[in-house]
Amino acid sequence: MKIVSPEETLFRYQSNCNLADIATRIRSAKRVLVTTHSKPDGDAIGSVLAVLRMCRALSIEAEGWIVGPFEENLLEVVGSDAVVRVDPKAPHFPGDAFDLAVVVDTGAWSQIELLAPWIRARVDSVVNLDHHARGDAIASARVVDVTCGSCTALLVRLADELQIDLGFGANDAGRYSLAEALYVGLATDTGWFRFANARAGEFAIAARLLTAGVHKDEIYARLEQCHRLERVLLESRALSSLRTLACGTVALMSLSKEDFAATGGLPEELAGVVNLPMMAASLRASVLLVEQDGVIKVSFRSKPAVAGGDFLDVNQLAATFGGGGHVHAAGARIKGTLAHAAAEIERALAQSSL
Ligand SMILES: [Mn+2]
Repeated sequence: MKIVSPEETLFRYQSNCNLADIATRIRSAKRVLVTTHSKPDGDAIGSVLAVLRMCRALSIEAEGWIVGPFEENLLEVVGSDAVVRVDPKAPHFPGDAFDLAVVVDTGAWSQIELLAPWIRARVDSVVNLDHHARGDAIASARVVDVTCGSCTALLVRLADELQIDLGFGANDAGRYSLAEALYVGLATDTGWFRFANARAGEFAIAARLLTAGVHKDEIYARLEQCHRLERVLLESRALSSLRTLACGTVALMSLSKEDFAATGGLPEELAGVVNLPMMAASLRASVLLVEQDGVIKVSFRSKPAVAGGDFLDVNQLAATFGGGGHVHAAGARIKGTLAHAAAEIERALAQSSL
C-alpha cells in the first residue's frame, strides 16, 4: 500500500501566501538565485531579468540561472544582468551561496529538470511566482495567478509591492530597464497583444510600461524581425507538412530531424511556428510535432470561441499526455515516432468536444 501524506492528497497548485510575503522574503535575502523553466521563452527570460533588476534596485546580489537552449534573439534583452547559462549536456550547479531562490513562470518539477535536485534540497528557501494552472510544491511560498496574461504581469505587482520604479535600470538609450524585461514577457506571452489573454488588464500594464520608457517598436524589431533565414525555411517545411484532423478544424504539422538537417534550422527557433495555420478561418486549433531524441515535443494552440461557439481546451488535451499550460496554449511530450504521436493526437481529438 502506498502511503500518501495529507499534504500530497490535499495539494492544490494555488497561492499559499501573498505578494507582500514574497516581497518580505526578497527584501531579507542576501544572495538570490532566479530561475525558470528549461528552454525558456520570452516570458521566462523577461521574468528572470525582471526579478534580477528588482534585486539590483534593492542592492541585493542576484544571479539568473537559465537552462537549455533559447532563441538567441532573446539575448537582445539581457543587459549587464548576471545571467548564467547552463548547458544540459555539460551541467554545472549553483552551490550553497544562495539564501533564496525565486522560480518564475513555472512551478513544475518536470520543467525545471536540471535544477530540480538543487531546488528540492532547499524548498524552504524557494519562492515561486507563476501564472500556469498546473504545478507542484516546489517552493514553501507560492503566488499563482492564472488570470495574468504573462508571469511578468504578476511581477509588475511585485515591483509595486517592493516600491520599485518600473523605469529602474534603463541605460542612456532607455534600454534594459525593469519595464523592458516586464514588457518582453507580456508582449511575447500575449502574441504581441493578439491572443485571448491580452485583456484590459494586460493593456493597462502595457500602458504603464510604455510610460516607464519601453521602446516597443525597437523591442519588436529585435525579437521578431531578426531571425535567421534558416528559421523561415523551417517554417516552410512545417507548413508543407500540414494536414487537418477533426473534420478539417485542427491543423497538424510535423518537423522531423531531416527537416532540421536540410534547412539548418534549430529547435529553439520554432517560437510562433505553431500559430501559422491559424490564419485559416476553418481552423480552430493547431498542433506542431517536433522530433527530438526519442521523444516528440508537441505544441498545442487554439483560437478563442467566437460568438458563443466552441473552442478546444488545449490545456486539457495536453494533460492527457502528461503535459499542460493554458486553455489556448499548451505543450506535452510523447515518446516514440512522429507517426505514433500523430495517431495519439488524432485519437485524443476524437474523444474531445471539438
Ligand atoms: Mn508565461
